[in-house]
Amino acid sequence: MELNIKTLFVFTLMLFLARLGAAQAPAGQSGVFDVTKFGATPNGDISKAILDAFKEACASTSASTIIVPKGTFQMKQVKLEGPCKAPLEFQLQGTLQASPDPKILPEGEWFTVNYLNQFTLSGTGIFDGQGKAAWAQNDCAKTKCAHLPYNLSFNFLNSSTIQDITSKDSKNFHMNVNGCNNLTFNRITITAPKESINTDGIHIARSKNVNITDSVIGTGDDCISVGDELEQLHITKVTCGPGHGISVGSLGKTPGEKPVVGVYVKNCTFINTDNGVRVKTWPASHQGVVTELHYEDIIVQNVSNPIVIDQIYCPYNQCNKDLPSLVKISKVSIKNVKGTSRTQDAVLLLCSKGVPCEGVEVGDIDITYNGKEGPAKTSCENVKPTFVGKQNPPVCAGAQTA
Ligand SMILES: *[C@@H]1O[C@H](CO)[C@@H](O)[C@H](O)[C@H]1NC(C)=O
Ligand SMILES: *[C@@H]1O[C@H](CO)[C@@H](O)[C@H](O)[C@H]1NC(C)=O
Ligand SMILES: *[C@@H]1O[C@H](CO)[C@@H](O)[C@H](O)[C@H]1NC(C)=O
Ligand SMILES: *[C@@H]1O[C@H](CO)[C@@H](O)[C@H](O)[C@H]1NC(C)=O
Ligand SMILES: *[C@@H]1O[C@H](CO)[C@@H](O)[C@H](O)[C@H]1NC(C)=O
Ligand SMILES: CC(=O)N[C@H]1CO[C@H](CO)[C@@H](O)[C@@H]1O
Repeated sequence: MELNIKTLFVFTLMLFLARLGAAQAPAGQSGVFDVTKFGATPNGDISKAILDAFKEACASTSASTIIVPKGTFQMKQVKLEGPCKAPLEFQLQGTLQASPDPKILPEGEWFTVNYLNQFTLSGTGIFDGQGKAAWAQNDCAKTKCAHLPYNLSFNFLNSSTIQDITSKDSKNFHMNVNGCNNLTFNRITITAPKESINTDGIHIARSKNVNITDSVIGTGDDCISVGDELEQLHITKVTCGPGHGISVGSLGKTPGEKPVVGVYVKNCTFINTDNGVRVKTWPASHQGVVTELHYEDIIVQNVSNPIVIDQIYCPYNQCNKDLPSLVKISKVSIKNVKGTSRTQDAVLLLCSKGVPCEGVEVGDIDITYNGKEGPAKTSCENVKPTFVGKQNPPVCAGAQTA
């Protein structure tokens, strides 16, 4: 760095502002709200203590921190709702346990945070959804999927951060993100067994500028799933597995869905997952737009279908596969994907016959399969990718063209 007058000036100004900030902060511990001071005890329900602490913290005109200290606490249901007067941090050091009974929250979420600006969820604590009993009841193949509570729900947050926490065994989606702008997930851990139904790690929709970095997600459904009306999602250095991969969609099922624009998956690793990166849209669908998807520097280990565009996504055969999806997919790049596939189908680009994929670029691919049926292969429909670098297996060789 060149140390000139200008940088010196900026530096001095920053020092001055930092001191000014420190001088205005309240003295001592006044910004810290420990829930045990609000009547939380390890064996009782901690919900009211959290809400009481939040009420005071939210009214504070300077930054405040709510602390749940080490230890295990029961929590029935909590909703933190802003707006608040100043930045607020919720620091979880201990474990919060949900009631194992799935009927305890017939509607709604377990832990919800709404309408906050500069909110931070931090700490190395655990949200334990105790979902085992609920998963057993959720047989989506036989009946409709049950409406079980999400684990953590973040709605209408601006400039906020979720970091270091663990979410374990949610009854349904672990984390749901809706209506947020400028939200970062850093170093989080999500775990649930491979058998748990519909326990998506993080589901994000109707949001802008969301980043997920340095995190580990293992679950029974998608590690990360993306719903409609989403702009600029960066997923970097995430390890996914077990689970169904990182998915855009499923889309097209409901009318009026807004575009998904800008999903970047970089330096991610998939281990023993059903899919790696995937886009899924329903056949016989409503219109939609998915554009600017960029997948780069991806490692797959023992992944059933490492790269998937599936525009005839129809689980449990609940749809008419003869009518095309009307979700338009364009500007997709898939570069530097390496590793091993658990089935022969390493690359599936099955685009819609109604609205073929456009602007698909495939870069270096090196995915191997060691089964007696033969080497890894690819299937392509209604897509004409451009190629850079080398592809193993050869992508769309002899493909049917649109
Ligand atoms: C978040 O930002 C939006 C758009 O700028 C604004 O309308 C909204 O009031 C903000 N929400 C909070 C809780 O600050
Ligand atoms: C995004 O959020 C971070 C963390 O709160 C904040 O530092 C940054 O200024 C925000 N950026 C914008 C563009 O709002
Ligand atoms: C998310 O990551 C991208 C790319 O690294 C960066 O440009 C953007 O500012 C980040 N956004 C937030 C909200 O941190
Ligand atoms: C991302 O992956 C590429 C290729 O494996 C590697 O060269 C690069 O250092 C990685 N970047 C980060 C930030 O981990
Ligand atoms: C590959 O994945 C399957 C399914 O998750 C698992 O049963 C198998 O043990 C894995 N193989 C290896 C070598 O990890
Ligand atoms: C936020 C959320 O949905 N958490 C779930 C985490 O798991 C507990 C148990 O399901 C559920 O009650 C919570 O709803």
